Amino acid sequence: MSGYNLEKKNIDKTLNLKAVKPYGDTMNDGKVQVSFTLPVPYGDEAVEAAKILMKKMGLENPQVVFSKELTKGFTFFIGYGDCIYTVDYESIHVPKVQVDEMTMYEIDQFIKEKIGRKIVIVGATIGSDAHTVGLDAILNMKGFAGHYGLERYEMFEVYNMGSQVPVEEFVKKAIEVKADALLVSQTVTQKNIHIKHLTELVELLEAEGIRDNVILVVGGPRITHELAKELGYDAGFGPNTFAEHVGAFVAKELYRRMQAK
Ligand code: B12
Repeated sequence: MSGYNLEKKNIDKTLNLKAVKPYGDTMNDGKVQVSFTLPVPYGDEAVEAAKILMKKMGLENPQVVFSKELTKGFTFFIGYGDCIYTVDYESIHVPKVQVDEMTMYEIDQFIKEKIGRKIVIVGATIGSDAHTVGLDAILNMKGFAGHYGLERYEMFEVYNMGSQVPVEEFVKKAIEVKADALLVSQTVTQKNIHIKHLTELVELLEAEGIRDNVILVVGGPRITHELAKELGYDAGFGPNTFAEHVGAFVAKELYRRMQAK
């Protein structure tokens, strides 16, 4: 059992990590807050509909504490209820990218010593996705939340192509600059558009015969390492990623591949 679990158990003897429930006021009370919109007119019937729905979601004692007409025929709700379900926390295993904690200086030093040249990176938000903030957080000189982006590193040569880059252009650039790693960002997941974009890229890299020549990384707010692997990527990074996580992964992975040759 991890230190975290031991500490928690000592605080509250009623905590059962095999059957964890949401917590509001007292342990195991199951209290949750939900918010949602129904396409029905504002009024008592709307509130009743929301409560019935909350019961069906597994919330006992459903209460609607706020409701408001958004526009004609649409009502927004905030509700509370007691969740009847539990989760076995101890059985959970989340696949994650294995990265060593390294600083920018340690990563640069590692690349100098072990790779002996700059690592070339091409990054883009591909397809129709217009979101750039996440990609820039990883790549831009000034970085994000006090963490410099990869452009700031001495040993990375970075080409940031921006957003809405067609996969053909992205792959063309990768070939032109002899990229070691491709960093793709995807934010919009409506109608699984990210899956389409990400699959198109892998297929094109395979068709060009260069899939195995590059380290292929995807990131975004709804990207998991598990999904990335399923789609044929080497790694997937989600929220709270910083440049040093990606930098360390790419540097170590490139070194591993060089040694395997
Ligand atoms: C800013 C923003 C915009 C801006 C984008 C400006 C820009 N230059 O990027 C504008 C106004 C253009 C915009 C447009 C749209 N948006 Co918008 N937008 C947002 C917003 C408010 C913030 C996103 C953001 O910048 N986050 C901050 C960054 C730092 O976080 P991040 O992206 O998660 O990045 C981190 C990690 O994910 C990871 N990461 C990200 N990329 C990468 C890449 C690599 C390689 C790695 C390693 C890591 C990594 O590292 C980053 C740092 O830790 C979100 C809502 C929200 N609060 O999140 C909606 C949101 C993303 N947008 C949304 C939508 C729907 C749209 C539109 C489709 C709206 C419309 N109907 O027109 C359009 C999209 C148009 C298009 N063709 O893509 C939805 C997406 C829903 C979904 N599940 O698909 C959201 C969630 C809003 C919502 N609640 O509905 N948007």
